[in-house]
Amino acid sequence: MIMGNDELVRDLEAKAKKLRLESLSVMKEMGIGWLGGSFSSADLVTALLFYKMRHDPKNPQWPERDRLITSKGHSCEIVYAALAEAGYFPREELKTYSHPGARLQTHVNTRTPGVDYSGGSLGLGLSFAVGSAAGAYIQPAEANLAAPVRRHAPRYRVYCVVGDGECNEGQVWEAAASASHFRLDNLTAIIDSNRFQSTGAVEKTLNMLSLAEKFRSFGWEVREIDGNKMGDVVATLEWAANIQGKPQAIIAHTVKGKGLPPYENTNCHFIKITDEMIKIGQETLKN
Ligand SMILES: Cc1ncc(C[n+]2csc(CCOP(=O)(O)OP(=O)(O)O)c2C)c(N)n1
Repeated sequence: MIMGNDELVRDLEAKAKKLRLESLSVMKEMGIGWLGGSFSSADLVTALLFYKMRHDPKNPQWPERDRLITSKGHSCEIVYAALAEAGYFPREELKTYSHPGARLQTHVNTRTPGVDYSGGSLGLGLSFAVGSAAGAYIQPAEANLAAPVRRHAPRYRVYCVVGDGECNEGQVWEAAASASHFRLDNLTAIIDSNRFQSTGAVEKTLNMLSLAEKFRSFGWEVREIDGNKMGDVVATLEWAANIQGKPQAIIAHTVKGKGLPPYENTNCHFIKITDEMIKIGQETLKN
């Protein structure tokens, strides 16, 4: 579809609202949900799956698909709403969220069509993304990790959504070092910097100071954006895809609970979902 930029952004904004509302009813299924982190990352997930990524819901295992690695794997409800909207599985299946044996578990899991990474334990997804991005430089027939990997254009791009609290984990920084060492320019890390983690403010729990400066010092190209402003998200994903020779980090400053005003900028991490919240959502998120 060819669209003007304004039209595209409006379209994606409307989609992000719809997906927030839908993910709220996904959470209602369990009675409790990862509201804050799902809603803060909603615009990022929407722009990735409905604008930037090359993927095919009819063929989830297409080897050349771009990968979405949700390292902050608890923020799964928004991912499920987006995957259903894209056509990976019937929307009806959203109602099975968190049920025993269901494909939609309370952290992203590869048994869900369209999910390439199983989350739960924080700090690991960027390492997984590094391996996946390196793999994109290897043709399947010569998959030998001991060999240098730069003889081909990458077969796909990898997008990894990481929490700012998650960046407390040391393994994130081992992954950051190796991504630039291996010049993985097909890897974009998007830090959902909503300033909270489960137990409180990130700054008070373990202050990492400037994530932008940290990623830069690890050899990444870095941009800081308003991660709830669709125009900025779209433009920055374009910027990232054009960088050569270095991985890119997008520090997306977001609002925890964005879209549900009484909860915005609070640590609405894993909270009970009430009928009242659905009512507010239906008001504030209608298109
Ligand atoms: C290794 C590990 N430690 C602790 C937890 C428990 N935990 C679940 S979510 C969360 C907070 C994560 O904060 P952040 O990455 O900022 O996510 P967001 O605020 O975007 O939801 C924590 C500590 C975990 N899942 N894994």
